[in-house]
Amino acid sequence: MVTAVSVLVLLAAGVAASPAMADTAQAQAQDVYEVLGTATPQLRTAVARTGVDILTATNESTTIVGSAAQAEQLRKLGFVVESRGPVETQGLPEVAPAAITDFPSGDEGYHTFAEATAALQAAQQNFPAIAKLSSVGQSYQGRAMNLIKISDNVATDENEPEVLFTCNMHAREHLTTEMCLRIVERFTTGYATNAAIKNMVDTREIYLIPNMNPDGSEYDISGGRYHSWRKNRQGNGTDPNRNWSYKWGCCGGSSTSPTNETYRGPSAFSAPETKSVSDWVNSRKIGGVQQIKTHIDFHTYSELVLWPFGYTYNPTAPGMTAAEAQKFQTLGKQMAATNGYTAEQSSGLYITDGDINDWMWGNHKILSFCFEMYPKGGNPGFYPPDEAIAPQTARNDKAVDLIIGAAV
Ligand code: LU0
Ligand code: CA
Ligand code: CA
Ligand code: CA
Ligand code: ZN
Repeated sequence: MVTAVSVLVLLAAGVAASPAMADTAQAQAQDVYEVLGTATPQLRTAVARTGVDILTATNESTTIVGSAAQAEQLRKLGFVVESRGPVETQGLPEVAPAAITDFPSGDEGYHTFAEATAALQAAQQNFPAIAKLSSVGQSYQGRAMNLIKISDNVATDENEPEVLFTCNMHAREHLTTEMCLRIVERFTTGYATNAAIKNMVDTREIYLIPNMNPDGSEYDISGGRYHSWRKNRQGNGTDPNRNWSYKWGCCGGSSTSPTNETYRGPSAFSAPETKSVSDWVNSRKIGGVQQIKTHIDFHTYSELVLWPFGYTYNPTAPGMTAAEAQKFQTLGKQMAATNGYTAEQSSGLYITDGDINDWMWGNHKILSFCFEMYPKGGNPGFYPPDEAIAPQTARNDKAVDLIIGAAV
């Protein structure tokens, strides 16, 4: 990313801002590298700790975006690191950020923030008895943190188990916004004709936050091209999935450096987006009882079903008994059997601290999963063509039904 500060520095030095700069926080050349032999979560965590941007991680290799210096650092750690060339956005002209009308050419089937908001308003308008739109607060740049509730007698807070779906916490993971919108669409338009859907809507209160990071996702599609942007838009950006308060910054699963892709922020809930969502979840604890029972936070990509804790490799820990870990595993595997994803504890990928799932479980005992959606590997990475939206969101219909059924 060409930051305001770096532009000023460049202008002061009489240098034009280079169009070859990638949209990463560091104003250095960024290449894609394949780090070979990352066979264990410990090795993948070691890669993550160098501060590179991890695109995908498997037992065979971990694909990253980083600088030549970071590649060298990894080699010094003993990894075989192969260059895969420049990131796709490099070399393209830096277009002045224009008003966003839609996704880059060919991908218009994705919803911009305005289009997503319009879809939620339409759901409320067309199904006022079962859909109610509100907001939990505002993003850093002042966009509404939209919240939609779907249930019978929607205006009344009934004594029904509550389920939460959150999407698009990471800016460039646009397929996840479409996932939330599909759930809204399916449970509203299906209500009148589909008995199973009617039953779920009548017996549960289903909440969705389709845009957890609206500033980031709008930035990511600005100027008619993609920017590979992950974080929010506060300063150099905070990684919203390292900013939750449960064991925030505890365990080397996030960075203290503002330019790092996993920057955790100066304090837990320093990001207005995580603050407002967590305040709202806290408000669902009524008479000492948390109403939300189950939760999926959708990400891309790798085709995984992940559960807490992320901060430790241990399956059990204070706040996670063997029986509870078993419950996560059983439901996680059951859901994964319906969509063909791989199910594992979150730290089986790499260590994270301050993520949403650890907080949901650690603080509220909400059965909270992370789904890493399509694709499995680096191609097409974060930017599947819009033709992938329908099949890849429908792929999770059964898992969605299972997590709703698990809210008791
Ligand atoms: O936040 C992340 O690093 C997630 C995975 C964790 C929830 C375990 N991966 S992502 O950033 O590539 N979506
Ligand atoms: Ca569109
Ligand atoms: Ca109801
Ligand atoms: Ca209720
Ligand atoms: Zn993500």
